[in-house]
Amino acid sequence: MTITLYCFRPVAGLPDASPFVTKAMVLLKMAGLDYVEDRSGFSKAPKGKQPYINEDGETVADSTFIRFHVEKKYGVDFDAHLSAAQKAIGWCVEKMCEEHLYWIIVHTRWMDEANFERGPARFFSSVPAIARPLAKWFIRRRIAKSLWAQGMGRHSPSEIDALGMRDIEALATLIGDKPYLFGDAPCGADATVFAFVASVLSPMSESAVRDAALANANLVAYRDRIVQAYFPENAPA
Ligand SMILES: N[C@@H](CCC(=O)N[C@@H](CS)C(=O)NCC(=O)O)C(=O)O
Repeated sequence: MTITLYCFRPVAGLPDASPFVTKAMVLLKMAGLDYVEDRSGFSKAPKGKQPYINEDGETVADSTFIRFHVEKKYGVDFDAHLSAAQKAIGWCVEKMCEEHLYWIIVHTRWMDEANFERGPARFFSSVPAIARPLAKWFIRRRIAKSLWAQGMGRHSPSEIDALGMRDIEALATLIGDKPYLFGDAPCGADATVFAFVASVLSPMSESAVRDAALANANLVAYRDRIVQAYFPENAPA
C-alpha cells in the first residue's frame, strides 16, 4: 500500500508552505505510515485545495478527512489517552487554528507587501518572467476576495493583529509548561496546532502576531519539540 500525499513544497524551514499539508504529514507520521510526496497534483485536487491523498486508487481530500481515513482504515486513535473533555477542547482548538488563525496567516503572508515579496512571491518562480506580474496580481486578487468573503479581509491590519494575538495567547496558555497540548504525549490536535504555530513563527512573514508568538518561549519550544520528533532533518544542528 502506498500513500501519496499531494502537497505544495517546503518553504523557509516549514515542511510545507501549507499548514494543512503540514498537519497531514504529522498525522501520517504519528500513525507510523509511510507516504510519498507529490508536488504536481494541485490542478487535479478534487476540492481545489491541498492536501489530498491517494491510496491504492482511493482519493481522500481535506486534512480532517485524511485523519478520519487513517483512523478508520488503520484503527489509529490519535486521542486514545485523552478524556472526553480534552477531545472536545482539542477539536475547538483545531478549528480555531484552521478557521480563524489560518485567515490571519493568509492576510499577513499575501496582503502585506514586504511579506509577500519575502514569501509567496517566490512561489511564482516557475511562471515565465513575462507572465509573472499578471499571475501574481491575479492570485493575490483571488485571495483578497476569499479574505473578504470569509470576513477577515474586512478588518484593518491592526484589528487582524489583535485577533491573531488572542489566538496566540490562547494557544500559549493551553500548552502551558506541558510538552504537548494535553500532557506528555501528542494527540491529533497537536498536529494542527504545531502546523499553525510553525507557520506563524516562520521568518517568512513578519507581524505583531509573530512577535507575540516569539515572546512565548513555551510556544517556540513546542514548535522545536515537534520538529525534532517528526522532521529531525529540519531541526537546527
Ligand atoms: N479544509 C482544508 C483546507 C485546505 C486549504 O485551505 N488548503 C489551501 C492551502 S493552505 C489551498 O490549497 N488553497 C488553494 C486555493 O484555495 O486555491 C483542509 O483541512 O485540508
